[in-house]
Amino acid sequence: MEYLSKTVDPAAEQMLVKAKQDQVQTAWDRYEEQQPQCGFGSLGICCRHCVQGPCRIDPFGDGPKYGICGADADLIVARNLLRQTAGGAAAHVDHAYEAVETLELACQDNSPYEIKDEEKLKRVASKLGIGTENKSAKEIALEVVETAYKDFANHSAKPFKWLTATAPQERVEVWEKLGILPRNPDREIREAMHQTTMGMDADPVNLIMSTVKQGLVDGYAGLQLGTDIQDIIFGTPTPVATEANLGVLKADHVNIILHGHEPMLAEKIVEWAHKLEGEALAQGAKGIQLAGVCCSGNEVLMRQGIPLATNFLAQELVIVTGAVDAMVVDVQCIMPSLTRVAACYHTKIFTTKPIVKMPGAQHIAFDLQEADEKAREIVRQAIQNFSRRDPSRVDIPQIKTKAMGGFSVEAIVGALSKLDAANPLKPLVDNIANGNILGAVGTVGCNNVKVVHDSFHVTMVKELIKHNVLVVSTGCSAQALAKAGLMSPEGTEKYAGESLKAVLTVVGNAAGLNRPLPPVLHMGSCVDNSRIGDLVTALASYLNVAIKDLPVAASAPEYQHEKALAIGTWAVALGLLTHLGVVPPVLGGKKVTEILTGETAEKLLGGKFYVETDPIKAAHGLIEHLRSKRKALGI
Ligand code: BF8
Ligand code: SF4
Repeated sequence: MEYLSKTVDPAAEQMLVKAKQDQVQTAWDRYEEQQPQCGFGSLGICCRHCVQGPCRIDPFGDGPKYGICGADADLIVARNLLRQTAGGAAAHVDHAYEAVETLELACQDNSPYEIKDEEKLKRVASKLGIGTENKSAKEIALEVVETAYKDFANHSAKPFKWLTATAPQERVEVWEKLGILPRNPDREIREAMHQTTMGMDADPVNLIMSTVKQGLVDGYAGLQLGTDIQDIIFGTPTPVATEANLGVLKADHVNIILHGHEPMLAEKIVEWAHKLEGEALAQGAKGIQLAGVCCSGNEVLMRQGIPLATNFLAQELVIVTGAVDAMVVDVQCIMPSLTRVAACYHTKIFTTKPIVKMPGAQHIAFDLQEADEKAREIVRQAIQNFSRRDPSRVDIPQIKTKAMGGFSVEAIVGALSKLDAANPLKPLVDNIANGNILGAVGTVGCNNVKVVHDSFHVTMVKELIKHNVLVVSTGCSAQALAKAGLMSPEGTEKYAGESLKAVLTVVGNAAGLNRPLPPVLHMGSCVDNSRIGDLVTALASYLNVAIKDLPVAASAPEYQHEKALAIGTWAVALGLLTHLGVVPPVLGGKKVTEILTGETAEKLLGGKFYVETDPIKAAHGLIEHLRSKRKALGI
């Protein structure tokens, strides 16, 4: 029972007991060791930007008001926030860049990658103004690649093309007036680093504007560019049935965990796991079971129906099952503790990227050109490792739920078009207008050890859907909700309010499911947040209103990563009220806090941050917001 305060996921709870027995240290143990956490850091008023520091400001006003250089609390908070947001944007832009390199490779002969979705390619090309007639897919793709590289190398004062080709004109004009249109993603990230060094910008408002600019870099050069390109290479997701939680692992199979973020590696492992099934049988296994953790898991769930093992905070606990023969990681959200946990069992950790190495892991450099050879080698080693497994140390919780994934905008529109082929968005809009659907909330982001694992996601979303709010979800939030049974037709029957249930049933039946759609639609990884952006952009354009006027909102209930700060900032820039369930490290700067959560942000951008650490109160805060937007629209 002691563990109930750590997680609401029964499988994770079971593995926490085993971790203790096996003397495995987890993030929760280390969190306790870190108490009390530094108050200055928590409030954002600690600065280490030069070596005269660290400097800190006394939040009670009795001690120092200024750092040694003269920086005050708001300045230190604003500088820290800009650096963190730039860190998040850098992660997504780096990911998107690799996707572009992969598409370029897919255009070559005998490439390990191909163009799976020519329709998406044409749609992306046409939004970028690239003609498609009488051109082969590879010719079009090369022009798309060239446009992307030009964006990364843009040396004009104009914004990069992916942004202007995707964002609503109304938004572009707002951002232009504020002077925050990003020119070139790499240059803006570099500039943010420069701007926050010692003796540079001393104006917190100017720093906040640069932070919003980083949100736009993240949204369009990271999320949108990455997702557009990945869909072209690997296919646009369509609805798919799968399962979620540690019970998807199999005691008699070779278990391989895909962890990280980029589908370039994960898709190849999926391919080679199929091809090498015979070798697994020869080793005495009944087959190969793949399962995902974090956003690599979301990517292959969305496109291949690969089941989900768990989400961010429980990543160590996957290994504690004793049944994992290999965990393959690429980039981001990979706990440095994994190799220490793996050392307690037979599990092999494979790192694959030049910027992600871990002492104790086996490094197999994943080179795009040699993607097949490298993926084959990893799967082979995993198969060989199966015989080293100690069955007496294996305990797989028999806990899993049914889940559906694959709800790209194209898939949602496809389902709705069964009701109205000419105007697919009309049935959705009509049901929002008549109040059957109160509005929509996108829940995104991570787990955070400061919050009982998954509890905020699950409690808040149950309250939202009970009040007929349609929920779409990505990232570790989607994984929490899948594990809680909220991504299945049964979830609709059990948890959705009556009018939402009726709509989901009609759409599910029309789409040929003969069941309701799930009450929470899985829209993918964190990079796939661009899909939520596409959806609200399409709704706004259909209704001919600005995004800020729609009865929609965003929420990151348990976020931890700098990427989540960047995504949240982009959502605010789009005009969305963006809820945070964990207090961001800004409270030490009164002015900064007021700007981000108050009227100033709303007046300038249409959106703002809303911090609420109680899930039920947060749900009702969001519901109130949807109601106020409905009222303003006269519906
Ligand atoms: O990009 S939600 S913990 S896994 S950062 Fe990481 Fe957060 Fe999970 Fe995916 Ni997103
Ligand atoms: Fe201190 Fe200023 Fe240096 Fe920051 S930049 S550590 S506030 S002297």
